[in-house]
Amino acid sequence: MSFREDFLWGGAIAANQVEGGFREGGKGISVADVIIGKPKLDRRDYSGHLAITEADVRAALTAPDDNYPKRRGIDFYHRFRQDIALFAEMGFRVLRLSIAWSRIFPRGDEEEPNEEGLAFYDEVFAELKKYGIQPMVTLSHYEMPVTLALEYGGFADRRVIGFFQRFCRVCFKRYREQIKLWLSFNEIDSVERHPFITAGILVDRYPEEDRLSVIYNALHHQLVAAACATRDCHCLIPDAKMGCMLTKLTTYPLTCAPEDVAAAQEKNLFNQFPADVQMTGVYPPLILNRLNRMGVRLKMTAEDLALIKENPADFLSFSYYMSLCAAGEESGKDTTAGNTVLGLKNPYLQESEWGWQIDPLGLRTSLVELYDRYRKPLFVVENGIGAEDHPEANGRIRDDYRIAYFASHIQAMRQAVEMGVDLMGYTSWAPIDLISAGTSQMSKRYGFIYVDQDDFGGGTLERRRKDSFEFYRQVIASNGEAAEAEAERREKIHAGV
Ligand code: BGP
Repeated sequence: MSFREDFLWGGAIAANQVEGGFREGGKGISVADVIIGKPKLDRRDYSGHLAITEADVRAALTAPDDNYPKRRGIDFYHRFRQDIALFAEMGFRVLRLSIAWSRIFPRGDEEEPNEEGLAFYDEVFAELKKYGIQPMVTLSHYEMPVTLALEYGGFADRRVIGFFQRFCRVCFKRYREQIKLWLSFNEIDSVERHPFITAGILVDRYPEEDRLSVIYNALHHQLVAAACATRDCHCLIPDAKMGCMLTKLTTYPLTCAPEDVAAAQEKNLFNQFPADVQMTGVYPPLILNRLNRMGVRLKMTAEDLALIKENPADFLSFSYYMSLCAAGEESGKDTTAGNTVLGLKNPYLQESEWGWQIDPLGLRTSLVELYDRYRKPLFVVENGIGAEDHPEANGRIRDDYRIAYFASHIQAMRQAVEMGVDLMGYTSWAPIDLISAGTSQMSKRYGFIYVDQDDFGGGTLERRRKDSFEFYRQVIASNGEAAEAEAERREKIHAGV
């Protein structure tokens, strides 16, 4: 058994990391636009998101654009036709992208949408249609209008549910013919890791002892908002599907010591609970108990819980990049970085240049675990390796490490399908180099397509095919078989056969 005939192969990008066009089309400022670039940072330093203060945000509003890499992106705003043509050349059947909320509602709380913003996405979707590429739209990918953060406190304020609902309904009505696959919140579980870009929360506004309650009430509001989005999507576009989206932070016990197993279990349960709520329609009792023990006071109404219960997601999508380890006693143990988290190092795994541990089998076990848990279709909507690429004098980019990463992960994914996992598709993160979400660097590259731009915004923005471009083209053309063959070839070399 292999991938189904209509398997959706493609790639995933987010508006705030690619578009640029910051001062065009009536766009407002988003939370991503106020994250300062720190090109020389320690690669485990996510403080740009974790420690952002109200003063940082206010300073950013009048600061020069140059210091804020997400304002420039990779100029997809002007070059989307060229980029989509390259995606089509690789044979994409789907492109996952987000609609920047701040292009449609520049402040977030307006009554009427910005027509110019809507028209931009009309053009993008028309271009995709030309090539038969189906768009899959994320409604919120770390890009809330900053006004909602500054004037309302982001999703900590219930009124923001209504603003988000208005934005979603405008998108559903406008794009009902073009978009049949939607995702509500990107990595909804990330609110505690980076409250500002996920939910517009400026933690320095609250006394220390209230912060967790603010954060988890905001998450609750997002879960209610996601349920409203699912309900409205089904009502306005009956043949569309709404997925939820999880950062799958697979955590292993560092050893088989029962204390380590218990520590890993705690982390996994906690990582997955927002998906549990969206897939099953109820909060897991163990999580409510744990939040309570953490001192979190949730303000949930009976109507909230009914809405969540009546509107579960149609499918689960998730990002998977790496795995981590946990132990009962972690002090003094080697740590490494993950997707905006730190964890313990796994002695059996290699890691990327950014310290993310490379674990293809972890993708298979994650798929199996998630399918067994929810028994609804799954979609891998982000997977890839961030690496520095070094173009040769003739312009060629030999990114063998990227080919190795994708071959082994796609092979693992195929094994999960063989075991019976219902998998709708796979969108690599990110088919074209873009600005990193976690570090705002350009030099952390994920693409099959190289973009000539450095961390300071210098460069021609020229697009070039890397070696992995042809590899991924073959993977799609062979419905995954080319990845399998490549992974097997590498295994043989490794085993000295
Ligand atoms: C996910 C985000 C993406 C993305 C990716 C890689 O968490 O949804 O937006 O960029 O991770 O992370 P980074 O860009 O920090 O390497």
